[in-house]
Amino acid sequence: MTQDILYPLDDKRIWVAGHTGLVGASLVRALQDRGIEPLTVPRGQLDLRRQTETQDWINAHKPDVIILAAATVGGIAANMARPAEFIYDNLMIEANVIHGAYMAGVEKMLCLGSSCIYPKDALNPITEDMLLSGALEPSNAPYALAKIAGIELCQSYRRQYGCDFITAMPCNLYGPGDNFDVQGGHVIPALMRRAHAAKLSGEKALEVWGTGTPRREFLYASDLARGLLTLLEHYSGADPVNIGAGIDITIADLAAAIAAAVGFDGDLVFDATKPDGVHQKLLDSSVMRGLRWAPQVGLAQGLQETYRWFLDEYA
Ligand code: GFB
Repeated sequence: MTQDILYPLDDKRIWVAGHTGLVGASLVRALQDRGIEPLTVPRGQLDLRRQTETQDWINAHKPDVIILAAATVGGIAANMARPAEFIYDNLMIEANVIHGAYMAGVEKMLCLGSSCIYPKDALNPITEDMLLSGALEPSNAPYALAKIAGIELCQSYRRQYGCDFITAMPCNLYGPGDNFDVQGGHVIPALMRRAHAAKLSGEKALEVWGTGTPRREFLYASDLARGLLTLLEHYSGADPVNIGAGIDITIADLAAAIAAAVGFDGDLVFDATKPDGVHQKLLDSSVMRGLRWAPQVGLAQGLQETYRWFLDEYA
């Protein structure tokens, strides 16, 4: 690893797979800010779960670089309700895009994983070498296993064929463009939407799932996108690389921060019949920090900007 640019992105044909999602849309904006217009394709025109379609598209468009941000994702309830989709879709997408990239001679590829790949009892902050050192959190094991398979695919294609395929493991993410579905979404957009509805209807209490004691690390999507471009240009290696904000917060404190951002001043009521998930997920992001990347958007500011986007585009 080095501070020097190993692989400059300027003048490269870069395909952002999954460009409408939270991560993909942030990547498109980050690339455009650098004057790079990435390749994209709507989901209706290319189903990444279909191998022939995917291979044909890659062959026809000849990207130099692929950033695989396409995935079936969701919050804890979606993971528990739709385990088959979470494992099948993600395994197929990864296998098709990674193999397709190899067949087409793609120069560099970055695959996105998640901090839920690490064992549920991993020591925090979690270093990359804790992968596969213990049992997974059951609420999202199918998704986590698919993402672990993605890491293993990239490592195997690197080892056997010399492909420069790398993987990044972000912490919990949020930001404008997130999925605000109250059942299927992650905690920030789901709670923000419910806090907004509670404020409008003058409700006295906001229900928060679980005990409020789990700790999570939240990174704003634009900070992640900058980090991913840094990684593409500065890193080449088999090991996955963690990328997180560096601090975690309890769900109770997060709920209070969301209520403040939304302007909901009622009580928070914790529903312990809902699942907590893993107790703590805080990543050790020393490798990213060594590349001189650091997040720029703190949680209070990020929540305000996310709420502004929700009001303008969604509510
Ligand atoms: O965001 P979330 O679904 O992700 O939940 P995970 C985080 C915590 O917030 C859990 C609590 O302890 C939830 O019980 N929570 C409180 C809520 N209120 C709500 C709410 O209204 N909606 C939601 N969704 N949670 C997912 C994984 O786990 O995180 C995925 O299932 C992935 O595989 C993703 O890794 C980043 O951190 O628990």
